[in-house]
Amino acid sequence: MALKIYGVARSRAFRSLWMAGELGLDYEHIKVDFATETRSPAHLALNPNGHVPVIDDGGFVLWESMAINLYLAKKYSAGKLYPAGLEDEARAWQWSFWGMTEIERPLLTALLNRAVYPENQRDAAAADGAEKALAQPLGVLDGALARAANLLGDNFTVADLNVASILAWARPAQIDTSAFPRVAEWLKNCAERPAARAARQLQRE
Ligand SMILES: N[C@@H](CCC(=O)N[C@@H](CS)C(=O)NCC(=O)O)C(=O)O
Repeated sequence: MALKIYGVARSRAFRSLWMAGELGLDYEHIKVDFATETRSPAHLALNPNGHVPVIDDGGFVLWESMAINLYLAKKYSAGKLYPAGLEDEARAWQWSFWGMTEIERPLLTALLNRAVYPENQRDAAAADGAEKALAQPLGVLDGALARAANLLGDNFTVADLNVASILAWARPAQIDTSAFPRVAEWLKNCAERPAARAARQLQRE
């Protein structure tokens, strides 16, 4: 198998496993545990940051979940999941950077303090503050979705997958999206795609 994906599905590797599923790729899943295995010499040789996901595509090693998904979509689905035109390509980058810089941190803060940390170590105020901070970018996303069903138009693309795969934390983080009905509807549609369901199934294994 040419493609290897490193990282358990309960990590940000979920994003790349979802993408690989959308693309129908045959891949080897190497279930590197983010809590115990990412700092081993073998893993650091792949990703000196000590993180997952990482891919090895026939000897080409790449890390950073958004970059991995943009690369896979462009290589295996140009003109479909990866947009054909220069401007839409730039918009896919725009939304991917936006997801990482505008929503990932507050989502993670809420997730850790509402669902991941042991109950006696959770900071409810930090989680509430993070949810409050999310209102502004979620409003931006809701506004974008007023123009079309998906971020680049009618069709689901890598832009939707990348942002929705970050926002997959919203549910376990108990983020109330009712003030952003278009976001809620779009996120539901993204999450119900067969490849998204299959990637969530991998999280239960
Ligand atoms: N910006 C990176 C973040 C990757 C990251 O922090 N992954 C976590 C798991 S979700 C990890 O590997 N943590 C283990 C560690 O840092 O040792 C990406 O999106 O790929």
